[in-house]
Amino acid sequence: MTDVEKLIAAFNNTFPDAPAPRVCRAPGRVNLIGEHTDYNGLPVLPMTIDRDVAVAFAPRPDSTIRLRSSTHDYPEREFVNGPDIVPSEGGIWDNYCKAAVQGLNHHFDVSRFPGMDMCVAGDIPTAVGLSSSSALVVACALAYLALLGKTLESDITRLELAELAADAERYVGTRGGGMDQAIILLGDKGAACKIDFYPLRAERVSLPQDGAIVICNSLVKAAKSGNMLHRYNEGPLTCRLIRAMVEKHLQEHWDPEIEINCLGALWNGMLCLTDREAESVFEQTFPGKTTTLSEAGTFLGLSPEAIRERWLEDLEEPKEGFRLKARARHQRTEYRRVESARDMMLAGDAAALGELMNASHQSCAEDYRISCPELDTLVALARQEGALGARLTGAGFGGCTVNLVPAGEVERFCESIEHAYYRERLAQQTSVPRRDYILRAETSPAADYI
Ligand code: NG1
Repeated sequence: MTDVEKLIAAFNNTFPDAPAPRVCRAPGRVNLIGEHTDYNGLPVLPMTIDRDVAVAFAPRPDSTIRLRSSTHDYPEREFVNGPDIVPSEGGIWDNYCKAAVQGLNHHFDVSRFPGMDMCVAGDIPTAVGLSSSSALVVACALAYLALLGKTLESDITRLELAELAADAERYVGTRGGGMDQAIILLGDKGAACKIDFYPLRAERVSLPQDGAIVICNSLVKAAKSGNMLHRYNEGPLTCRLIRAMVEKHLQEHWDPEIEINCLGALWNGMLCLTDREAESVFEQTFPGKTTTLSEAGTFLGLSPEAIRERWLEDLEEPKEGFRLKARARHQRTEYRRVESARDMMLAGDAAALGELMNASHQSCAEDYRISCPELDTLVALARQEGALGARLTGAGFGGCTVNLVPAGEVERFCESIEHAYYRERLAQQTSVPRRDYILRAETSPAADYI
């Protein structure tokens, strides 16, 4: 966790003429189960971790927002606050601050745009699926909220701020759901949370006492910019097409009045489908392994161009067509696994939770295709070394695995994985500090002011 005294000293050094700063922090998160489901309004089960982003901030007399990294790891940035803040190029870190400021400006209908000096520190490994970017958005949002003279809870609730931050972060181009911002603002020390959407709500669920969470970094960076952003967005964009086709199927075969605003509405809305019913709807809607754009067009009575414009944006069509059937299956089975995981956690059944995590990895790898060889290797090693459950966590394509390890075995587990996975790989990557690649994660309090 960030050393606040050091952060304040860095702030004072960087901005010697600024008033005394206030400080806020936001933790990272690890998702235990429920991957790529949040953007369909389906539940997820993440927990906060004991790594965070902290921001020291103080008002300025003008409208400039100056952003500095306490350790100079990121370039100095500044921008003028105003009604329409233009995003910086993809991958530049001030976008996360701009996203938060713009989101709150719109929410509170701000007409006088204050400026601030901000110094940022943090210890969440970046671009590995532990939500360093959402933690930065939330920390910046808390700072700017205070600058506007607004108070968390009385002027905006945590639930509202979580929804606002999730919307705001789409400013950087991701089409993500709201899991990260929700757990960062609604999580707590001592428990994971099952998070549901539409309406957003969070239920505390304790980890089984005999299980510990260990996160292993595959060392494959998965920053959501450039090609990776594209690969991540493939999930949300194809699910939009799945939603439209399933809705059409239901209208033709069940009731012409049916509308589903997201895939989650199949289970959570008026329809309340059983797993069997959902399976059969998907089977009928997607009879083939793949669906070409032209097949989807015939099914929906729309031209391929219209489909692209409405749902797929610039997503390229794979030669063999989109794998909608397998993607829909992942949504259905992952939804069931999250619900069961919550039940198993409440029952304190670590072994059953572990099995669900293993099944989730298989579905992520085979049906959703978001794994990579390094993640698969780490997962296999973890199981070999006694993890009750091991799976990729976060957006995928690299990043981390999350492992449920018998509490008494953590030291031995970490040493074995260190030996089997990292020793050779890190011989070439000496710059990675050990605590960045294998970490025993504890829960931490939600984002707040210090
Ligand atoms: P990470 O792993 O932090 O990049 C992303 C999305 C989540 C969720 C997961 C996959 C953002 C900010 N985060 O998380 O909403 O969809 O992938 O489960 O888009």
